Amino acid sequence: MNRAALVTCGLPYVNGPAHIAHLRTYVPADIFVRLLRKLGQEVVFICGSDTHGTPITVKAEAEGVTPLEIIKEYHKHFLEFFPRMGIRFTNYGSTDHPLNHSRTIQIMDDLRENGHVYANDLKLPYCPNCDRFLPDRYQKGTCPHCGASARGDECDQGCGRYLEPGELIDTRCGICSTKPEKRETRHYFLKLTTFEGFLTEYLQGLDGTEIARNYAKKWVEGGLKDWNITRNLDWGIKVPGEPGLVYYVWVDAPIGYIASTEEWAERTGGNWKYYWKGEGSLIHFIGPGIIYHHCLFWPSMLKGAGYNVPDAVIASGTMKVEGHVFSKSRGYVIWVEEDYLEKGLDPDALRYYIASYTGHNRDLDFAWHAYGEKVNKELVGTLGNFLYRTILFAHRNYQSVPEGKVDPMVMAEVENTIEKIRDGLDEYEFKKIADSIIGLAAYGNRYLQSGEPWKLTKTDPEKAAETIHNCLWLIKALAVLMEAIFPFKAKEVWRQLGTPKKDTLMSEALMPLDAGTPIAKPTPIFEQVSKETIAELSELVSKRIEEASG
Ligand code: B3M
Ligand code: ZN
Repeated sequence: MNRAALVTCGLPYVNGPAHIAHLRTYVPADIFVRLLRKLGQEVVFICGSDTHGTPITVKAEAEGVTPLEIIKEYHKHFLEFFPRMGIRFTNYGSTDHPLNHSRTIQIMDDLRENGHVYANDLKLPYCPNCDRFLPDRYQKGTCPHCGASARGDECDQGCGRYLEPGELIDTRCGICSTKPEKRETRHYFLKLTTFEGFLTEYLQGLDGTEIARNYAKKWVEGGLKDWNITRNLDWGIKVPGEPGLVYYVWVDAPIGYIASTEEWAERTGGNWKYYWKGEGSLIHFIGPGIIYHHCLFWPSMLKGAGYNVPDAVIASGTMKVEGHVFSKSRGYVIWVEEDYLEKGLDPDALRYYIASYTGHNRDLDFAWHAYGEKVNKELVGTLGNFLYRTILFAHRNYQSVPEGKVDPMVMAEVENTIEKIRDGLDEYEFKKIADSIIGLAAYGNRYLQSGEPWKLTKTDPEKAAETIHNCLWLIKALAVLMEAIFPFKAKEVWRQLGTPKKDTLMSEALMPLDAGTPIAKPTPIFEQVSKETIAELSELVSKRIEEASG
């Protein structure tokens, strides 16, 4: 894991504000990147706005504005939102950036030249009433695989399968419900079928979470079809020489990872080719719905055009809200800015909830009562309690860090925690990382409790000072280790220790403490969430669900 790494997160469609399911990708990825850097690895962390495709045009039409207005509004939203959650990209780009237009044209030309792309005339649904073709989300109908209601690009309410244009049955216009006629139109295809051998071998060695690998293998085993890479739309990256035709959003969106790296390179003099054509390693964090695109389409495109292929795809399990599958339309959603940050709630506590709730492969349920319990028990009761009690005791009795030697048992405990964090990183298990940090604080509480320094200040002042020295040393280690999950709170812990720092290396956790550093009166690092607040917040979700169903 020592080659410099490029880490990406799935690009949010900029057709609405950030919600809790977004965080399921961005928070673990940010934790991962912060920890790699702590271990001394060089990382470029890339994301950007996904600005094309029918998710954008449908939204723009519904609001009576242009796609450009929509993407401007929400691009700005995401740009400002991520830092508020402590998520720090090296570059946050946009798929509408000129660099993405030119990179997409370039890659598609290369694929064509290498014989991987061909044209074919198709008969596709056309709405005579709206006077247009019905790509993707402009079309509703029935999934040919499972019979559920679905839209043109995806069986979004049933089996979740990716759907090719023309596959949906009993189609209707998604806007006016007219039964469409079929019209002939020229499209382009990527010969996915010729990549079958490559993909089978590639998936064998692909690192990341098991769900990514396993789903992708199953699809390849089930047989692949060539992939339609164009759409009858005006909005998007225009196919040269083909009026009314743009590249499918799933062509230019992942290429946006490259373009965003190029933006970074242009801005800082960095070397984007090192990651995309050279020695660097390539790691994608994604949600569970887009494994197909990242493990089949994307590596084939990259391979066919002569670029590096991803080393790891880290797909998460699904997101739930109050026990139900996340759904904006059904009201099972938490809007992170409106429902959380603007209520004055702590971004680090939400990062912790997401990291610690469950394994990265599993379903993560966001429920307000569980949130309240976690914050009050684990953050206030265990971590915050240890920090506050120790620092307050040090302030009252010594006003500074007392002299002392680090107890080998305490040292071993920190070493052990670092080991668990490394394991968590290797296994992409962020819960292991979060739990080990709380575990270290719990150990600190036991150490303080059994040392009883409050009884010893008169009878054995040296022993009392030694105990507090050890507890403060543990807090320094915690400040280092906490930073990946709790970037805001870690800063506050360093401040309370009298040594403001950030972006420390992991090795700093094992360094000695400076005796004599002044310790001011602390304030509690984490705040209790009241039953009333939790009730109010739960009520808000219930109302939203009710309104959505009525
Ligand atoms: N914009 C969002 C999604 O389908 C989509 C991701 C693109 S990643 C290249 O989850
Ligand atoms: Zn289906």
